[in-house]
Amino acid sequence: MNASQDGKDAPESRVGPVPEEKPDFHPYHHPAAGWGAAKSVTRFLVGERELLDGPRAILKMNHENGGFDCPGCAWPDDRKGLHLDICENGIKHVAWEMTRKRVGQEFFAEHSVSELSGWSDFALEDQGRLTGPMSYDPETDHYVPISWKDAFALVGRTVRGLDNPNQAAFYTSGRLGNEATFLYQLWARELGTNNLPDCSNMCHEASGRALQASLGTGKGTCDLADWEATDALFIMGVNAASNAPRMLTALAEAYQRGAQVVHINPLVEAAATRTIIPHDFKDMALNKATRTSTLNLQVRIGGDMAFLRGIAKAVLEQSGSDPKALDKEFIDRHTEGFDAYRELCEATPWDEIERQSGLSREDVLKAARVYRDADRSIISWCLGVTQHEHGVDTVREIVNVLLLRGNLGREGAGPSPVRGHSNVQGNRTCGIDHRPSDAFLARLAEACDIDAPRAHGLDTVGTIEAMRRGDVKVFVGMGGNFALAAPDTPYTYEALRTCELTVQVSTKLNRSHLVHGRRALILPCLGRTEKDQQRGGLQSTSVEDSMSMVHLSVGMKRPASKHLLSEPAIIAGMARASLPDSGTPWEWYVEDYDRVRDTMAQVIDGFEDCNRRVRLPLGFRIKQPARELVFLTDSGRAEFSAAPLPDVIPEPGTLALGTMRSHDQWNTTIYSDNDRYRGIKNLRTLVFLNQDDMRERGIGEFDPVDITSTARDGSRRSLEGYLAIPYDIPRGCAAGYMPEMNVLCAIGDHSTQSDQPIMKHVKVTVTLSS
Ligand SMILES: Nc1nc2c(c(=O)[nH]1)N[C@H]1C(S)=C(S)[C@@H](COP(=O)(O)OP(=O)(O)OC[C@H]3O[C@@H](n4cnc5c(=O)[nH]c(N)nc54)[C@H](O)[C@@H]3O)O[C@H]1N2
Ligand SMILES: Nc1nc2c(c(=O)[nH]1)N[C@H]1C(S)=C(S)[C@@H](COP(=O)(O)OP(=O)(O)OC[C@H]3O[C@@H](n4cnc5c(=O)[nH]c(N)nc54)[C@H](O)[C@@H]3O)O[C@H]1N2
Ligand SMILES: [Mo]
Repeated sequence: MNASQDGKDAPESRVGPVPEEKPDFHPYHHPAAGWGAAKSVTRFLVGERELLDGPRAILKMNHENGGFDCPGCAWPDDRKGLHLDICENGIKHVAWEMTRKRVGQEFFAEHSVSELSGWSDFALEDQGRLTGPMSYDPETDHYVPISWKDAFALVGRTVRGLDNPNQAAFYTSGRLGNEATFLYQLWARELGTNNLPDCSNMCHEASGRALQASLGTGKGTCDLADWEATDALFIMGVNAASNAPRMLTALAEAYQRGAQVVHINPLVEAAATRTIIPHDFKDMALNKATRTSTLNLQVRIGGDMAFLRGIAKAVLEQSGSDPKALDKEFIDRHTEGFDAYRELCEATPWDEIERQSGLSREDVLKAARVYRDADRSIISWCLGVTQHEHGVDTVREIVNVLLLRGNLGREGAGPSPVRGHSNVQGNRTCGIDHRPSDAFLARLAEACDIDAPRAHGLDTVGTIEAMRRGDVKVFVGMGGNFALAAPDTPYTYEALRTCELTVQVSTKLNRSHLVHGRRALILPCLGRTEKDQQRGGLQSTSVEDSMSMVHLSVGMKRPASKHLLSEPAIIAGMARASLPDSGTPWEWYVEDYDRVRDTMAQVIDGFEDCNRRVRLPLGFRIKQPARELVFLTDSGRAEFSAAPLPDVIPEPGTLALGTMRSHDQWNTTIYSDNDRYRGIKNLRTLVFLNQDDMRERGIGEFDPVDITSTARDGSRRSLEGYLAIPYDIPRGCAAGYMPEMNVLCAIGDHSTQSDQPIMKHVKVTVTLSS
């Protein structure tokens, strides 16, 4: 295998654990969830030595009153509240945080940073929970203990020493609770910068921009009640069985109800087959599976927009003989730009739609019929749609299709993006935005008595480039694992290493602690499962799910160490040290998060009276104007877009590579080298290929191959010795795992529409390793 396997220098150290057995590939034929999941959970809890507390905590998860919000994903809690609404991957995620393993001072005394750099990412996190603040000592190349006071003073001194506040950047990973989020952005803006990059710059930036442009709101309009009422679900570009497993229940229930469930994905993922509903004990006992799909369409990578255009074209063609195919009244009353869109659809030839989508006209028409026959349709999507050059256009095309039949502002219909991190949507709501609106800044300035800076700040890619140039000198990471999650790994490493100070607020040891600035701090915080005791008593934080429901999360476990601080306390400490004369009552806010929420109620649309409403049994839903057919667009109507189809067909000899997650990982956190639903064991350094593409290149199953990407600027990046896996994937397409494959994603290759790194359409050649 390649250099990335021998475990020496970062970035070439391995990501997953060293497997004990040989790689194995046998396509998976069992239903998703069910006993396979139950077995995997048990094995995992044993490994984490959490068999005792784990199940007890899990029963506290996602409960309608009390308990903590599952940090596993942003799928909403079951409205009935009574279900054991949990999943294999949520349990793994929680147990990973609750582990009894610890990384104390002795650990850092024993291992230098250079030594740790050779460890796998799995091994780093597997050491357990961080227990106290640590500071990097360049003399010895070790992290050494530092007091919280000195740590804050170091941040304060360095930030105050900057020429201007735009030399600092404040990254957020989407787990951060709303109250900490609000304090964090307040700190940045009081300092005077909008440099607030976040993980959604890599995930749903395109969705936010598209929905804003089309509907005047950056979020989806559906909730679970809509999912329960719809006649047709279109699921695009999401691996739900692994990444939003609680969606499986919604899919199975839809199927049982007689609704149509159409999956659009180059791979037939496990969620597109059948499932055993995990909380249905009878089904579990009888091993009874329910289908979760009525139609699977394997688009080519990047082909979604052409597919959607085909649906629209078919509906428009049909409207000639069947006026009910279109909702003319809705279009006339609520939309703008229909004529231009219709002309564009008419002018797009079917053979172009077939070529660009990779689907036959017949297949597109099958889906169009489902859409035409359904009174109510929901289109849902995730990264398979967004991480493309034309992600914004594609999400706008989703809205176009919905508008044609008035699938908006009524029960069972609408756009429904599946968010990633459990509070990534709440982060945006609470001000994590490098392009904030003037209205938001004005309210913030007024309520908090600060001068909020108006110039837009840097996003994730912009921050990396600015660090690399030396323009950003202080990087603060509020959770996450920036070094590994961001594109172009070696470039990102260099950028972080150019900084004067890097600060990582984390629960576990990870790569971003080892790839650091001249000075570096690791500040360990409480996890979501843990009790957060402040002067005002036990605190709770609020979070917002994919469907705009805001509810409280209360930790119930004893903290992993008595030296941990909460995220709000850490932010307040850094803020006070860097703004000694600040009039913001930082310390007072931390005593009681209700006080933060009171200020949030003044600043954030939809948070009025939030302290009361968040304590209602299921919390509250932030109003979606578009749901009420109120469109905050320039025209005051829902806007059709009319973008030309992009050319997504790979040049001869090249393939379009999509980077994605395995079943046994949570972004950069790797649990094992297995990917159960795709039939993979003991292997992460692989590439899934179409059999004909393999044959053409003389590549056989498990043959080592070299993967070389070519960036827009012509530069090349390679991974060597990956193993080829023949897979049911359209010709011209390839797939493999993030974060390993970030090495192939050039820093300059981000979408001109959203600035999102193009992580699902990397142009590569694959050849037998020499
Ligand atoms: N257990 C677990 N849960 C998670 C995460 C995790 O890592 N582990 N991550 C969380 C985060 S932050 C996020 S953003 C979400 C991510 O959730 P997903 O979007 O499911 O993430 P990926 O693994 O990137 O999978 C992308 C899917 O898109 C498909 N795809 C690739 N290219 C295309 C394309 O061009 N068109 C279409 N239609 N499909 C395509 C792939 O086959 C795959 O099924 O999950 C969240 N939940
Ligand atoms: N090639 C490629 N790259 C991608 C993607 C892709 O599909 N392909 N997906 C992108 C996407 S969608 C995302 S969201 C990013 C993910 O980017 P990030 O959000 O930056 O990364 P994570 O792996 O989720 O972060 C894991 C770390 O978070 C810390 N952590 C866990 N819980 C807590 C907590 O409660 N508080 C704090 N402070 N820290 C905590 C732990 O230390 C852990 O090591 O990756 C992106 N990168
Ligand atoms: Mo994400």
